[in-house]
Amino acid sequence: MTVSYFIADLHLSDERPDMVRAFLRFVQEQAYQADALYILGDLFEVWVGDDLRTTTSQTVAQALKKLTQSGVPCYFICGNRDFLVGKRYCKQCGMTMLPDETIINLYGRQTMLLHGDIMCTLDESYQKFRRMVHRRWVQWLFLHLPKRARANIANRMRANSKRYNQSKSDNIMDVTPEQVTTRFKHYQLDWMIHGHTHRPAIHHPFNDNSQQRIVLGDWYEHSSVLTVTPEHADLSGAQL
Ligand code: LP5
Ligand code: MN
Repeated sequence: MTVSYFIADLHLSDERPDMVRAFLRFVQEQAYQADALYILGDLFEVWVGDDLRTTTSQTVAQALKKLTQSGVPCYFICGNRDFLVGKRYCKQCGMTMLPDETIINLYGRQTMLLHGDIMCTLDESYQKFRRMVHRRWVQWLFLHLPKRARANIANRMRANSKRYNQSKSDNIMDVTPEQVTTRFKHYQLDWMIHGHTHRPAIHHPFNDNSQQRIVLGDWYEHSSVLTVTPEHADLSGAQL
């Protein structure tokens, strides 16, 4: 079957076994028929190092390993929660890590794939935070802390994030339109696919049907999957 699937913002964790099950069902019932599966960030609620294994991380790795071994390639772009997913875990899953902003030829369409957080430039405090935690030496230091300390720091960051987010407007939390149009022009994109904002929609940034920005939904309430074939893009739930 000529189809590719795109998912993001699943936020899987041991606290949400229902969503882990939904992901496993999606893999078993749909992904095996695909040309490729693309995971565009925030597969996990939080990730503090490949050495910190959880029931969820191991279950997901097993499912993806089986899928990739069957011949379906799986690609991963990190999100703002799981940017510390490393080579070791990708290998365990058999998935390929892609750069933060990746351009692919999707059945003839020049398509940029990204998590999306990098385009939320009005959120200045977040961008400052992002630059800091993406520094190699900061990550190196963090990953050399004991597991318990890493988990505690991540919990504190999550709590702070929730607090900060309450006072941010919708406008600040969304992508900046110029960030989108600049990329479309610079890379001569037909499509852009991203997640992060949890506002699933298909936008036409130039009022032209051939150019589309497709925003994936999250998996908090139900699963959100983008199905792309040479003819169509369908943004709906997984067929569960
Ligand atoms: O995640 P979500 O949806 O709640 O909000 C995001 C932004 N928040 C984050 C933080 C994450 O939730 C927590 C990540 C845990 C990662 C675990 C690994 C830790 C490793 C650290 C070291 C390598 O991404 C939120 C955005 C929102 O999306 C919408 O886009 O607004 O941004 C924030 O809440 C950030 C605050 O606005 C700013 C915090 C000030 C920090 C100042 C710099 C300090 C740097 C410290 C470095 C150790
Ligand atoms: Mn995100």
